[in-house]
Amino acid sequence: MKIYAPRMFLRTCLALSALILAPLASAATKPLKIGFAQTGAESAWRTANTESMKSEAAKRGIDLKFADGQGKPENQIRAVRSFVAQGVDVIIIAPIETTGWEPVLREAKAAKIPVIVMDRSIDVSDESLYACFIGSDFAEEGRMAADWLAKHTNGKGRILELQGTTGSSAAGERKRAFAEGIAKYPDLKVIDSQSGNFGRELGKQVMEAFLKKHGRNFDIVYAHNDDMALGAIQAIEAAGLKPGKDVMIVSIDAVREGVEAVVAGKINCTVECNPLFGPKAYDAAAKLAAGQPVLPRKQFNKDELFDATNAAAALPIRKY
Ligand code: GZL
Repeated sequence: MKIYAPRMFLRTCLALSALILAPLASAATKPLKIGFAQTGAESAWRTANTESMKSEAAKRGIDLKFADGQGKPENQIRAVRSFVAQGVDVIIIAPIETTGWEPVLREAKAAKIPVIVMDRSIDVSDESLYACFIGSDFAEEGRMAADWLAKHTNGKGRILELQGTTGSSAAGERKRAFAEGIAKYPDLKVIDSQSGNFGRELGKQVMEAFLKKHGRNFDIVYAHNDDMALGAIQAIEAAGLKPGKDVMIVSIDAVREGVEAVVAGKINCTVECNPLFGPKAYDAAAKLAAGQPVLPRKQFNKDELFDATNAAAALPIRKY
């Protein structure tokens, strides 16, 4: 009688290993499911940020659940709650405002879904409610703007400030650090400050109101982002003034149109705030999904500044 043991044995081993490896293989190839609660579409910076998050997800085969907060914190909270219900692997938030996050983050923690805070920061009493922060150092950006201004005005000038979204860490930090940066120059002071909510149209309207209220009794505009600076430029030109010459303009973001305005001499300086978070955010998400920690827990992008000395050379290689 021929013994078929080895062949039979081999077949059994193969069948068993297929049974054991199949779920592992599918787990390895199952796409990462990520819920991303974006702030909205308030600026060119945000558009570039969304594009980076969507295109990088597509490149990596990530199953991205994208929620546009439309500028309303309650929409973001609702989106995170739905991500928890969907059982995503990782949640990413770009928080419109710093407060109001604890309850829904507790729900995500209870569901064992790690949360990445990206771009703007949040104020929570329990830092374990999120796994890591990836963003920009807004205080450094405010300091860089203040230092540049002090240097280029010999520490003298009346400043009108266009603030970003009230309650956002970006606006709060840029305002605070800028004020600290000019504090040592008694003749360089903010004479008025109002929110344009990081938007171009509102930035223009606030500038129109400033022009009505202050006439020509000001020298400088400090805008928390390029979109508001570009809106203010429209109002300044409509008032028959030359932006960048009659009125010095300092801004933040360095989006393409902002750097172009520097080259055109309408914005005097814009401090970069890089929006291209996709690769970094998904590297962190992949680690968290695999149960690994992300270290350092708080990661900040490096920013540089553009003015008449370097904007033209930088423009062709800008990625946003
Ligand atoms: C900064 C980001 C800000 C940008 C604005 O990281 O949160 O929000 O400066 C954007 O342009 O609207």
